[in-house]
Amino acid sequence: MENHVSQKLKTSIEKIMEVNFGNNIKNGNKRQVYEAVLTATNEILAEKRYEYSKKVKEQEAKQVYYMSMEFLVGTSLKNNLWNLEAEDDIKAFLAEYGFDIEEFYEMEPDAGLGNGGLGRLASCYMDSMTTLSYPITGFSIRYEFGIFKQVIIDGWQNEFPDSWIDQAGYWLNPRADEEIEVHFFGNIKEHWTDKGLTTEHTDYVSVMAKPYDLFISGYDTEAVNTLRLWSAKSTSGFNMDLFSKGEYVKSTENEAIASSISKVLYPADDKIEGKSLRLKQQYFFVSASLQQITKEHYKKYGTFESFPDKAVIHINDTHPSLCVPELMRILMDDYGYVWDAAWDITANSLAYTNHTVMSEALEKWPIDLVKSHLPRIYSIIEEINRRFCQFIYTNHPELSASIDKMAIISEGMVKMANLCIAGSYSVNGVSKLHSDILKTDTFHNFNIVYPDKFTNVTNGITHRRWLCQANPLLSQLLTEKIGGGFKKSLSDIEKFNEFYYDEAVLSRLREIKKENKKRLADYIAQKNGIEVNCDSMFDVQVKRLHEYKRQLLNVLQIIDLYRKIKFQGFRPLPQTYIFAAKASAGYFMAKEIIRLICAVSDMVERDPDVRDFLKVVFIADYKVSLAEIIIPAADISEQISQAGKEASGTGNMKLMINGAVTLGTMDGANVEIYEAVGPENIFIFGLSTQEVNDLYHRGYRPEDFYNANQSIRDVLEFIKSGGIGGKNFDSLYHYLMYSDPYMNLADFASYCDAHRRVEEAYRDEARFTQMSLKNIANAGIFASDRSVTDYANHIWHVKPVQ
Ligand code: GPQ
Repeated sequence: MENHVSQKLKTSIEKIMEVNFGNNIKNGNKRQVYEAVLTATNEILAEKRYEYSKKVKEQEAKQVYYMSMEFLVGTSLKNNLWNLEAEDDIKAFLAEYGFDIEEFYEMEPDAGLGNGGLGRLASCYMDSMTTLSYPITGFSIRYEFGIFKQVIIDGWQNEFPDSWIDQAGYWLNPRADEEIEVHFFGNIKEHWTDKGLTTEHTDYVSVMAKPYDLFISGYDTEAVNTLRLWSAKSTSGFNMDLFSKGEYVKSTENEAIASSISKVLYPADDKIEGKSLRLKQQYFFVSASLQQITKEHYKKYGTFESFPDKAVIHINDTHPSLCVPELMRILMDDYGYVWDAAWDITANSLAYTNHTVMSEALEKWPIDLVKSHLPRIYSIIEEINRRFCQFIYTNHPELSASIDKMAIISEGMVKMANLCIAGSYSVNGVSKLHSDILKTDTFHNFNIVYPDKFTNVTNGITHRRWLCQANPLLSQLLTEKIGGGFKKSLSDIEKFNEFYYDEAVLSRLREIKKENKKRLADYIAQKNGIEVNCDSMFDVQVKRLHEYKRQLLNVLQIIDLYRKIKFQGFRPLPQTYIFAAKASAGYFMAKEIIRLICAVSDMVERDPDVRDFLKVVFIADYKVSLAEIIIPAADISEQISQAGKEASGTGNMKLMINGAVTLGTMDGANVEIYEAVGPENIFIFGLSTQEVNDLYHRGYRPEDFYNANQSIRDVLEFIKSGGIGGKNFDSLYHYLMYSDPYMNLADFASYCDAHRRVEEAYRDEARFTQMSLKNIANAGIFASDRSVTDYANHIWHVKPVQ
């Protein structure tokens, strides 16, 4: 039976074809019908949104405002049709006119408004909150260019701009009626009024923030939420005087400076970018969002006493940390609150998630930069800092010696994590291990001062995208065996454990994996020109390229394997190593590692002695839509970061739920995967966090491992001697021999040994499929539905609006 939404969609598609193109579907071209389908789907969401937001208002429900510099949305058409349960109907409808919906899916570019895990997590949370009918609004920037397109030329990563709006702008609903002005630079003046000492921000430069709303659909729900993306433009258009004088370029300069704020996403992941433009981006979206939120609240309630009961503002990592002083500024300067009252409201409305312990990613800004760009904000931060330090001296004299580390302003810098901790009522990490490290190590002193603030919410993923849509065959099998309830409530997937001994199910699982491998093999053949063997074991490492994630360790093992096949007659199980990763544009070492992977791929491919056993493929331009093809095809999930460094990981969860078995260190959420599947269904290797720390403190010397291990020596000397296709990798050789900050060499032996265990397990087809089944069936706790429920109940204190 066709649902009512499908019926509406069809009528609307027909109508749009007429009105927009003076055409009909039968005679329409692909581009026209594509546009009609997206526009019609957006309209349905807009209507649902209207109804839902009415209810939220009527019930005066508490709302979540999720502030994030990144939302890695990916594509939306398939997700929206699937969520509306209209996918099959629309597919059939289009097919009647000779259109293949898959081609439309391929036409839609990813909205790549994020770098990696942090941004994708934000999008998964929007999906889950909506599916569970919680009111949430996401706030970010409408980057004209998302994460760059990666093109590999001769092994070297090149970046090209990603302009996505032309083809995906149908989802962006402009709201010119809600533009907001944001102020930069200028001076501050203090003067006495009848309200006491007041501060005025003068001579500022204004930038207009124009909102675009992207509607977020949920599955089996009345709710539709919005992701509000701000676009920057100048307040005054262009300079008519200069234009009249023929100074055309100069006349548009102001507009160019303003719009540069929302021009492009910074492509650095897990690393700070201390640039003026980045600070402007942060303040721009924070200020526009908070001005809007407070304005709406005040209009409704006429006071901010109730603000913490009606709103919670979530700070996704420190990138939106200026929420703390900006909310203070608005309450004091715009609404006349005195400091203490404003602080009470602010510190009870903000919650902060930390996503990394890597020191180079803990944001800090030079005082001068903040002071010149945001003088009023800086003066507020100074006062927050003064009071905070005073508080520590008075209440925790034992921490006086640590004040430099804890202060919000010290060593010439403004420390954003410290600001977030002082200004939020909740601070959480993103896996059990990570949250423990925050308490015992990174923010140890803060945990003494505010023991109740620190908590954990383990990350999760939306299985609707990552399982149901990306792996329809597996989703179908699950539906047959355990019913469709898991789509709404992933804890149901646990019932799949019952089929552990069911030969028919195990064999279906193998067939499904094979089909998914074929789909990926086709993609690889087309893009890389490499034929991969779908009977070989697919070993997958897909994620951002970062030293701490140790793609290099993976390559070292592959080179060792290559040498053993080539020179020692070793005959391993046929295996295909699949890599995909973007490196941040200025990150030399990361780009060298990509070059090494590509060189090893070439070397293996050219070698008739080896290529039947071993393939290495680097797939360019990793992004959400590509992940949806790679992940369901994986047999092995490589999660091999140095213990203590990966806050959580979420790719590990996506791979697990698609039946890949993890080969990993005891890091991030791998620890919880281990607990969920049991030691016999995962391959663990390497130093623990404690062992890493001990070795570090004893003094790590990579040469010791080099000297003690013949394979390491062989591999490193092979690299140095130009063994990899005659190419020069001296930089990597020296890096490993004399620095190796993430201890690749220390874990090498244990990693190689784990690989042999993997092979052995994979040879036993029945046993390996059982391992795979255990991973699928025990992935329930990694649903982002579970994560957001944790946030809703324990941090945000919000309820669904039905
Ligand atoms: N993460 Cl700080 C990012 O993707 N970008 C960042 O800038 C920071 C963290 C990741 C982190 O590395 C992963 O371990 C997490 O799983 C992910 O955030 C989501 O929490």
